[in-house]
Amino acid sequence: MTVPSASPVMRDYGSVRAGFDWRRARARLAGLPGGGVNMGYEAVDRHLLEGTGEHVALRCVSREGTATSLTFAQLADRSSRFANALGTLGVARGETVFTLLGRGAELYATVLGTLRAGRVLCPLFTAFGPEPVRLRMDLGGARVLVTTRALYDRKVASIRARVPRLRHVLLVDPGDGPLPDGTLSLPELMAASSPDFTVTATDPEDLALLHFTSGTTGSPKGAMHKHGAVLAHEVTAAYALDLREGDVFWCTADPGWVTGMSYGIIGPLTLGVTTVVDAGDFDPGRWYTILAEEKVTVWYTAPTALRMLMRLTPRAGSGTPREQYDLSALRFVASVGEPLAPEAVRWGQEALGLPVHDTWWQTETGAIMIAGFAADPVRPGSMGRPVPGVEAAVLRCGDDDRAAVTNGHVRVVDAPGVRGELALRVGWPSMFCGYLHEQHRYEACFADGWYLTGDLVTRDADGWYWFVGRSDDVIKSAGHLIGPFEVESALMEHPAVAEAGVIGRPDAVAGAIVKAFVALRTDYTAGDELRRELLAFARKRLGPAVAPREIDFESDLPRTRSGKVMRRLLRARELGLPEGDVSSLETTGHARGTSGGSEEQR
Ligand code: 6R9
Repeated sequence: MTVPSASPVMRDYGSVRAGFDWRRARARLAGLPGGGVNMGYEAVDRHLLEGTGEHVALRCVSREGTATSLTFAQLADRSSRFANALGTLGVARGETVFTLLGRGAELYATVLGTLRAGRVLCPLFTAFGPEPVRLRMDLGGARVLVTTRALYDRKVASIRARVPRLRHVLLVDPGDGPLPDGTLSLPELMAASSPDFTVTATDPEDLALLHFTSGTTGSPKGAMHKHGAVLAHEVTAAYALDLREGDVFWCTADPGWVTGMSYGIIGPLTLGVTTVVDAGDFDPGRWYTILAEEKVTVWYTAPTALRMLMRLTPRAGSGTPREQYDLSALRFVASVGEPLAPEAVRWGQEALGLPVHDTWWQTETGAIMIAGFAADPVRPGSMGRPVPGVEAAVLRCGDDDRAAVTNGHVRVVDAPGVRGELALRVGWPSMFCGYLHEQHRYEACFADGWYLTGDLVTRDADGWYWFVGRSDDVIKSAGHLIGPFEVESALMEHPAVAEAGVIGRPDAVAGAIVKAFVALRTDYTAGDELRRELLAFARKRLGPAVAPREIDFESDLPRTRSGKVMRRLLRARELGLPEGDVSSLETTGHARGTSGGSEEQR
């Protein structure tokens, strides 16, 4: 095994940044033999050509804790079989394959087979209930779903008839006995397929991935990404996660979200490093054991996970993780998804022997945009600086906490310490190329050559960025984005609910939990029994990841004159904060049952 070199991939931020150019960086990719770029080819095939096919690509840790290795050559074999199976099933180029899968070798064969075949991959979160699964498959025009038997029975069978375009459901664990109606056995299909496959000639502009994310209003948004994004995955995995040959990398993100794709699969495989794939759930002992036994060198995790570890394990004295486990291989720890408190950075230093480096990005950006790099001393509480090739800015905001756009122009704030909207200059390769079927919503994200992120930040005199908050009502709970509108809509399906407003209530571990305020129809009475019923009703539809944890009954919800629930005010009242500008608040009576919409945002 190659031992990773001791110094960071990027030794000097200033000089790398000054000399960086995406066009020249393109030489880092292998590229398809006949021209073009394919994400799956970069992640798998290039290693076979470079003679490292026998290198371990995946270390799959089962729920029981046993680990098995899969080489790049084996990954090529399996994903080729999957790609050929798609051809046999008549799935056309550009059609979409959905996954509803936890972490395991089948997920990698499916994702990489789909990408190598030039089909589009859309991952779903296994903690979604039937309704979010149905909605996303329907919006995304799912042709194929790959899932497990248990997940099919629990979340798909009941909604299948309402996803008319879905033609094939492939079960990774068909088990014994007859298969559920309308499903196929993936192992059988794979066994019957050839392991020889020539990667489809895709262009950097061809669609590769679809990731659903949540907005304030309306349906979830399908952020589309192109094959050419792989260049940003590769570059950022090297510069921001400090990954290099010989590393053993562990990304704890769920594969249903963008981090699990960009850094759980594509980035590290492209660099040829070994990736740990843990099928189990969060458990401190299990996690420290994996870090030690797999000799993980680079660890990418999330603030919620760190907070859970901080609560459960001593940070100093005897019994600290670094005393109990051999963490000597660990070299770099990074986090993403939520603000990383200085406390967590310090905990890392004491308990693991390494500070935690923050990284900032979004589903829409496709890859890490801002990071605290390995060569720089950590500034606890800061997200870091823009990665080479990315130009960031703070834009002056209007009263609505969004960048003020006057005659198509924005104002960049140069002075340090001023709060404004974080914007990124258009032009990095993993920028999303659209919201599926929603061109207007896509266009509203841009002004004056900038992509407007919707996050509020400040920048210090040295160019380091500091997170302030989101400018919209979207909730980040345990690192996952939840759209309040999706939750409100589900609650309003219940006959007792006249109106619902949903907010994120701050929580010490999850960052925020979903809290709903509900106004009842006249013939229903508020009480614990109805509250329990509504909680169960929402949980059954939405699943544990999205459903509200708390419900309060209100006789009246604050509404704007146009009849939208003012979530901002619900949040201010819940937290005992000043109510701010309430000039648009409706003061006389209320227009019940007119719409399920809430305070409008971009
Ligand atoms: C990768 C991912 C994006 C939103 C983003 C911001 C929040 C992400 C953060 C952070 C503070 C960080 N966010 N990283 N907030 N510090 N380092 O999480 O994508 O699920 O689309 O969420 O998450 O609000 O706008 P996504």
